[in-house]
Amino acid sequence: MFDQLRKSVSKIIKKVTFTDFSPKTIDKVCEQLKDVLIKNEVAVKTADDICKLLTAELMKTDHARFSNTKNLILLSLRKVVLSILSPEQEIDLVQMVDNSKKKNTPLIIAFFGVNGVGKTLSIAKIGKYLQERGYTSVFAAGDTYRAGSIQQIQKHGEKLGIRVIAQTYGADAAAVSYDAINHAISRNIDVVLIDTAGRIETSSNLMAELQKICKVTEPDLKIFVGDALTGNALISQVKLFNEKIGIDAAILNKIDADVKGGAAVSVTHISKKPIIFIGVGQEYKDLKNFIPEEIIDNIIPI
Ligand SMILES: Nc1nc2c(ncn2[C@@H]2O[C@H](COP(=O)(O)OP(=O)(O)OP(=O)(O)O)[C@@H](O)[C@H]2O)c(=O)[nH]1
Ligand SMILES: [Mg+2]
Repeated sequence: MFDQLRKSVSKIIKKVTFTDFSPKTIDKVCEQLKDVLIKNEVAVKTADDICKLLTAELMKTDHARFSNTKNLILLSLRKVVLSILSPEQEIDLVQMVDNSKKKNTPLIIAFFGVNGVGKTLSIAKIGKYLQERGYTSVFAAGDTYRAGSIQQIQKHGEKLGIRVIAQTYGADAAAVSYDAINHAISRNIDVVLIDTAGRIETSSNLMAELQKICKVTEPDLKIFVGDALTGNALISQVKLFNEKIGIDAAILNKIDADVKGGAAVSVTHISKKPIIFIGVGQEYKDLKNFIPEEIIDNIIPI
């Protein structure tokens, strides 16, 4: 995972030969690091902040205790990137479902993102994830736009034994979602997972449709779904969806493909929202919790 970013960062640290920690030498390392981060698709603002925090960290360290400069930079960088990857507030999905159950109401989760990022597959994966933990769910076929989308989610539902509430193509996605919520309430189902259509991010029609779904269904969780292969464009998508709809969390898919890794580093920093899962393949089991420490170990191993 994130081979390219890891190799580039490690190259810079290997090159460190100085033993003094003058602002000048720290600046030099930070400049090189910033270049490498940006080349590996870390957002410019995130790369900037990493370097600023690293400078501050190195300046305040008691250098007398360290004979190994490389090691000091490595440890400081790990600490800084960990703070960048850590959201202001964590989200525990299972805890959220439990809380809703106590209130006798289904947890409503809506998934958003541009086309092809893995929204529908993520819904199926989460349906299975919940099933394995003893929770029931229903899918709302809220993508009434793309040809084949309803059959696609129905197929997942059949495989998993999860009910799919659907209407026809062109139907009002908010109405379909509303039906699914009513179904969940009447059958005592724990979670409603709402699929939505993806179009290109500049489509104002799409944003209006998504805003309507949110207005009608009042989701407890609005999840932005992104494709790690998108690279830099992912950051503008996160910003746009956050601005137009207000996201609570993100899922980052296709981490199994050979991604540079920078985008994954930037998503939380830019949106201030946690990445709750990463998609690491096309099977239902290929869903992993996002653990910042694991990402750090991949990018900046000790
Ligand atoms: N390798 C890999 N492929 C994935 C992952 N997540 C989704 N895919 C694939 O990406 C393609 C698109 O997935 P969908 O779930 O249909 O994406 P979507 O966002 O619902 O797409 P639209 O409905 O067209 O907006 C499918 O071929 C998925 O199998 C992942 O984590 N890894
Ligand atoms: Mg879809």
